[in-house]
Amino acid sequence: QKNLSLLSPEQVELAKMLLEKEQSHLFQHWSEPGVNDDEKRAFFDQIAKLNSSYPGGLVAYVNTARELLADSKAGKNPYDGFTPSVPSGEVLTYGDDNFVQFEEAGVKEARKAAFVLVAGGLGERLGYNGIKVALPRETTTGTCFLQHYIETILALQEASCSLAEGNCQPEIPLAIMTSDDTHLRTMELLGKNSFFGMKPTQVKLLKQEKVACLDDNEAHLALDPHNKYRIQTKPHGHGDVHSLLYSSGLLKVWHDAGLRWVLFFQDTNGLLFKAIPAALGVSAIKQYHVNSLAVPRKAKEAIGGITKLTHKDGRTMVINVEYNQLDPLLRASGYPDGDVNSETGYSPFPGNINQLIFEIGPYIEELTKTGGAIKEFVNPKYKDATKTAFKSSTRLECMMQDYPKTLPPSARVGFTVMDAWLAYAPVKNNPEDAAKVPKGNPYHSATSGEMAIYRSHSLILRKAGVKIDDPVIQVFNGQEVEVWSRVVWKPKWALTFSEVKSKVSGNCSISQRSTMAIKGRDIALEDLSLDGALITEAVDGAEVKVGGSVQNKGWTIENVDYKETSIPEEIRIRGFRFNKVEQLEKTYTDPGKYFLKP
Ligand code: GDU
Repeated sequence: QKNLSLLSPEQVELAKMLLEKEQSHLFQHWSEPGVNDDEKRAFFDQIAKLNSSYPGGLVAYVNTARELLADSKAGKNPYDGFTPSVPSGEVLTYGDDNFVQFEEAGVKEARKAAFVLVAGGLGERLGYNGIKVALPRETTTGTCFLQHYIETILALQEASCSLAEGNCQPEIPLAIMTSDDTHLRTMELLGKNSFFGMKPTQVKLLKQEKVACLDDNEAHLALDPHNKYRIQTKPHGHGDVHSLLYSSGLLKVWHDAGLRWVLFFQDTNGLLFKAIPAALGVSAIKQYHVNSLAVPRKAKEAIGGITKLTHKDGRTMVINVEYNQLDPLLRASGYPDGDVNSETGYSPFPGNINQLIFEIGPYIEELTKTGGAIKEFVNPKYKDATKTAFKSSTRLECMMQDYPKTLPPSARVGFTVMDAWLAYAPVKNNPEDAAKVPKGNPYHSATSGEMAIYRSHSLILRKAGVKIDDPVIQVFNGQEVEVWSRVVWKPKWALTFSEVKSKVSGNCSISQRSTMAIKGRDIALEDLSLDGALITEAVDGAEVKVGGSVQNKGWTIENVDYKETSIPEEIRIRGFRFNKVEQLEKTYTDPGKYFLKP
């Protein structure tokens, strides 16, 4: 009461709201007016921000928290009344006619797409000190994830526009969701690198705010242990992306500009864009309102399972069930062994890789109803079985893939399964944890993430007719991985299988110890026999034929230990580095026709 005179009328309203929501403990320790006044004003600035950045404000936050905490205390299962079964979706085989058709359709549609990268997570499990999108996707060229994503979107934009009749939307927008943990460093990375070739206006950063922590089952907001005039906050999860796209008005701008698709993707999947054209083609041809990309999933692998849930009352939905909930759900509903591999060696439930494609019309319609709020959950760590006190404060969380939970049954929700070698190679686990992953399950580490790029490129070239040696098995940072020829190419060289095939002819072969980097659009491989390292770079307009027998000492692979702190972190977390002994390296800086022959 005594401090009321410090506050503006809006702040008084906020104070009343807090008192009505039984949050008087927040003020109990407040000093006399005249002492800590700046802190008190800052407290209300923070309250105003927490209130405005949550759909429905703090009142809605506290109400939802009370409900969810009561359910959690009562041990209520969020899937009560639902029976899981294996859903049916589009299962694609790389390179067959069906796949090629979807890819063509997808490239055509791409000019009507907007991309959304969720990159607000710090990546605690990886333990890397920088932001994850700045990590090299592979160290043959050193291209970081963000650069690769942007270059691919630019290549798609060009490929798509070249197929368009008449007027073409010339710039595919990219929105990046950041958080206080990643925002400045993401801006810096873009700024230092001229947005990797995108127009600065083409990229929009949307910063997510953290949410208030909760001290107990009554949803009393938690004070920061280090500052009694601040509410403690924690990340709310990637589900924030929907309310941010809505409240920022960006979605409306895209919709008004005639765009048709929004594609969501995560910070470190270096293979993802290999799957995008075909998956977008599936969305367009099957007219899916929601299309989730999935890969065959090993039982207990730390990715959610796409599941069909049928309620007692007849409702059904196809939704991601997060990995920690899938096993108990299955056990409780007639699968006594829980989440186990079937005779195929994989779980019958496809693994959600959280690459989502939404049709923008139905999406904006739904968000207009919900304001972008999606189903949340709470995961308190209780002190004991009475479930009355928490070990540490908790908060509500949400996931972007839970969006379909509020959709009516008429919504067209589907999914597309592709091989993991093509579509999924995230970098999430630190070397120590990766080395403990059960044998046969993917490591999801910096080591496996990079090796997966080489495997994927090698397998694609094999399908296109290039003779590629089998891989050898090597151990880096305690992880056994297949080492294929180190083949990488720029997205503008080829986005689809048809494009790869059109750039390879005659008898080509690449030995296992080889490295090949293709950095240019019009580089064609013709009767090339490579045993060593070959780096070809060409500006647009330089048409280069690469052929003949290229043989040199090449680049060898050296083991490095992740504990070796004298080596840069982004290298040592891989467990290897390249020793560039000898290579054939050619750069074509002028347009023209060239033949690269040793
Ligand atoms: N992220 C945010 N804000 C947050 C939390 C995370 O933007 O508050 C971003 C991360 O930067 C990352 C993405 O969201 O790009 C996903 O975060 P994690 O990699 O930590 O996600 P998980 O491994 O916990 O799981 C998610 C899905 C799983 C599965 C998996 C696949 O929840 O179902 O699909 O990704 O990689």
